[in-house]
Amino acid sequence: MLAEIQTELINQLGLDQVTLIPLGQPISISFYNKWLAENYYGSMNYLKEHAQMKADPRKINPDFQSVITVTQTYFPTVDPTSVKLPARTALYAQNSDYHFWLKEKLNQIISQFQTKYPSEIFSPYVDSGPILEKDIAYRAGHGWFGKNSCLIHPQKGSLFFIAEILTSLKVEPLKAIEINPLPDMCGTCTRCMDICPTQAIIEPKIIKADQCISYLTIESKTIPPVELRSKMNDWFFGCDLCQTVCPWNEKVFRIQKIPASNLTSTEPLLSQDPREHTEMVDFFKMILTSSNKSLQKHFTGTALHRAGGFGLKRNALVVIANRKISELRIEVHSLLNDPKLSELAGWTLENLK
Ligand code: B12
Repeated sequence: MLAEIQTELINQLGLDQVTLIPLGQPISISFYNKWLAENYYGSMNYLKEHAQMKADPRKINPDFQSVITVTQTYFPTVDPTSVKLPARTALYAQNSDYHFWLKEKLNQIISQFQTKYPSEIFSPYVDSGPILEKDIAYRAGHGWFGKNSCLIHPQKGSLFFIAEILTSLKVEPLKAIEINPLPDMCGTCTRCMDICPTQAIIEPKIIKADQCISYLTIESKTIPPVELRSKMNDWFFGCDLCQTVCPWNEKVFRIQKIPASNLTSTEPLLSQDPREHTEMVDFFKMILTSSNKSLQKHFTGTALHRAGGFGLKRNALVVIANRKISELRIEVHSLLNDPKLSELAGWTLENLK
């Protein structure tokens, strides 16, 4: 991509990296297929359905020739709409839902390209499409696959989103510069594997998703297995431990003077401030006593919307048990008749004794 367009987009849209590469072949598709065959995907059946398109994005549209891949750091965020949630939530989710605002940025890039190349096709993707996003970003030199499977960049760490525009535009007219994937710089470090409370990183770069706290609190449609519940600790939505403990993010925290102790704590984050405790209790009370429909409405536009009313109540019950929030015994008790949550509510009450 012409360096001027790249710099212009980065400056205009506040993106971190923007690179145009030929669509090519994914490097890591064999690992993807092996992972599916091992049944590590839990109930995320869509990942199986995406396999053929991920192997060859031309199955989505045979005219695609190239991809503009972008990364956007999400922590520390300067987004004024940041939501301060009173329960422990993954950093990426303490913000308005990136699926919307990042796609909006892609659309702005598209409109600039479309003016210059009116007959070409440009399709934006953020997370949910059948695209092997980390593989594309890896081939564009935006990071290496860490042992936690996240893409890590030596200066930016891994707390960034990935998104892309697939296009019929050929790279050649834009005189693409030679791009090489970054070398793997994890070395002998195993901090991410060691800290994972549920041992979900079963081998370097291999996540058993149905054991990952992020899956259990966001994607799963069922209650977590009893042997994992106490290990989920006070994580209400997602988990960051395998990233915040990473030396490459620590380096970013140090440069930006961000105190990291809370970010890497494997203990419940207990606030010394009684007001914060009350806020958390009120928050969980609201979750347990609202209808699923009104919770969906309440969290529209935030990442938490993804878990739905059932998921948020489930997550609250696990945290209430693990943090022994006995003030909420009555609200937990009232879920004993809930057809999907009654067993978990019973377990929570046991833990409040
Ligand atoms: C399904 C999914 C999940 C699942 C499964 C996790 C996973 N690692 O796959 C769950 C719900 C658990 C999850 C959790 C999270 N996710 Co997620 N997730 C996805 C999604 C939709 C698909 C990923 C996928 O294809 N998984 C299938 C498996 C097989 O892939 P994989 O584990 O990455 O394995 C690859 C590598 O290990 C590699 N590999 C293995 N061995 C080797 C060897 C060599 C030599 C090489 C080169 C490669 C290689 O090959 C595999 C295939 O590419 C992508 C978006 C997208 N469309 O791509 C976002 C995505 C990966 N998630 C993202 C984020 C932010 C998260 C969380 C941090 C959120 C949170 N805080 O809770 C956690 C991180 C957990 C973790 N350690 O992975 C970002 C990652 C950004 C980054 N910097 O890497 C993505 C790209 C979304 C986005 N658009 O920004 N996620």
